Amino acid sequence: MENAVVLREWFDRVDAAGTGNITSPQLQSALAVGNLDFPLSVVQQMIRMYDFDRNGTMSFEEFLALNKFLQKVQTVFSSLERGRGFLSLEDVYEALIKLSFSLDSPAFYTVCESFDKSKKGMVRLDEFISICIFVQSARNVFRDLSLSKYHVLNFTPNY
Ligand SMILES: [Ca+2]
Repeated sequence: MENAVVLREWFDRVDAAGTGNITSPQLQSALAVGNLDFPLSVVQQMIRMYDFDRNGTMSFEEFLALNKFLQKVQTVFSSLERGRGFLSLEDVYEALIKLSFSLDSPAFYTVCESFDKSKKGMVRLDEFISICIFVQSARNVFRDLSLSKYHVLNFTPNY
């Protein structure tokens, strides 16, 4: 478990102006310092996943939730990369199951292909994180859609 003080220091360094919130370009460059290169669209999705107050930026509390998610993803990545620095597609499949993100095979390969920049079946940590964020966000959208549908129809599923 990461030390809350260390996380606070990191957050305050990124939020250099002391606004209490981190924007997506700020988060993008902060992650790049740690050798994690994400397109801005992925960073925006990352913020959106835990943007509890929906203001488009990341407060410290929201950052703690995101950090927890990233730690979980990195732990699974480390347990499967076996010193190579990347995961094979089979490893990614296993990793997603470990994270309880199960996809059927066609969807899985489509998602992997779109995030595997080298197209060599070698998925680096930042690519793996992008895949997890994509799958997690897709699941949230699906959940929100079904919730609103049930709400509109005033229907409660009986399970
Ligand atoms: Ca926010």
